[in-house]
Amino acid sequence: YSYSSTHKEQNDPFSLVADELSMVANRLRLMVVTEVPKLASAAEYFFKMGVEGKRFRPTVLLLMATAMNISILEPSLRGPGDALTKELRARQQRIAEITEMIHVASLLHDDVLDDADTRRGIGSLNFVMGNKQLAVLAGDFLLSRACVALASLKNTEVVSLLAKVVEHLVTGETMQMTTTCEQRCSMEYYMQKTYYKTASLISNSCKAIALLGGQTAEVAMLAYEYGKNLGLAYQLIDDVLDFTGTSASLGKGSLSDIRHGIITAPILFAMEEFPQLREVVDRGFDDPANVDLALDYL
Ligand code: GRG
Repeated sequence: YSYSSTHKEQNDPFSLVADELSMVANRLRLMVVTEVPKLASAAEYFFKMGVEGKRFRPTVLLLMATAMNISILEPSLRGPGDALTKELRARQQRIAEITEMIHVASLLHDDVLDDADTRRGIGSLNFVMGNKQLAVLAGDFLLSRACVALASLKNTEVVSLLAKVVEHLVTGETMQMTTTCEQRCSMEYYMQKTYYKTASLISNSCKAIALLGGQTAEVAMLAYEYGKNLGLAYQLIDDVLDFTGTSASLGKGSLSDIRHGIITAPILFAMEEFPQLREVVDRGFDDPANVDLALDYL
C-alpha cells in the first residue's frame, strides 16, 4: 500500500510493470502541456517527479492488461506478429493514463471541497497557490485532457464507461456531503457511496482494459467485479489508515474524515459493538472533544 517507486523486490508486482509506469508518468506530463501559464504551473505541480502518489490505479490496470493479454495471445489467437501486441498494449496504457488523470482531477477538487492544505506529502494545490478557484480550474483542465485522450481511443463503449465514472465520482462526493444522520449511520449507504467515490473508477477502467483487449463480455464483467472489490477494499483500508496513520505515512493529516464529520467504516463497525457511540455521532464532530470521545470507542 505504501509502495515507493524505488522499491523493486523480486516478485514485487510493481516491478513487473515498473518500466511502463515510468512511460505512463512521462506521458502524463506531456498530456498536460499548455501555453496558459497558470494552468501549466498547476499541472506541473501535480505531475512533477516525486509527487506522483502511489500510482495504485495505473499499476493495477497495467497488471490487468498483462494478465489479459497473456490469455488472449495464446498461439491460436495471436495476430500477425508483435505489431498487434504493441498497438493493443499502447491502447491499454492510455486507459492507465486517463484513469490517473481523472483521479488527480478528483483529488484537486476534493482538496478544495475539504479545504485541505496537504496532499501527497506536500502542500495541496489550493494551499500552495493560495487560490481555490485555480485548483478547481486545474481539475477541470485535467478532466478535459482526459476526455480528449479517451475520445482518441475511438471506442464508444469505453468512452461511455469512463464518462459515467465521472458522474459516479460527483455522486459519491455529493452523497458524502449531504447525508442525514440516518443515512450516515447505514453500512448500505456507506458501501454505495464508496462504490461511487472510489471503486467505480478502478472497476470500470479494469473493464475497459478487458474490452480493449478484445475479451468477451463475460470476462469484461469479471474484470469489473475484480476492480470493484479491489476499489472497495482500497477505500476501507484508506478509512482505517485515517485513524491509525501518521501525517508522514499518509502524506496528509490523520483523523481528517471524522473531523469533517464523515462517518466511515471503522465508526460504523464500532457503533455495532457500542450502540451508545450513536449518540456521540449524532452530536456531530464540530467540537474536538466529541472527536476524542468517539475515538475512545475505536
Ligand atoms: C472532477 C472528476 C471530478 C470529480 C469531482 C471531488 C470529487 C468529485 C470526487 C472525489 C473523489 C475522491 C477524492 C475519492 C477518494 C478516492 C481515494 C481513495 C483517494 C486516495 O487515493 P490514493 O491513496 O492517492 O491512491 P494517491 O495520492 O496515492 O494517488
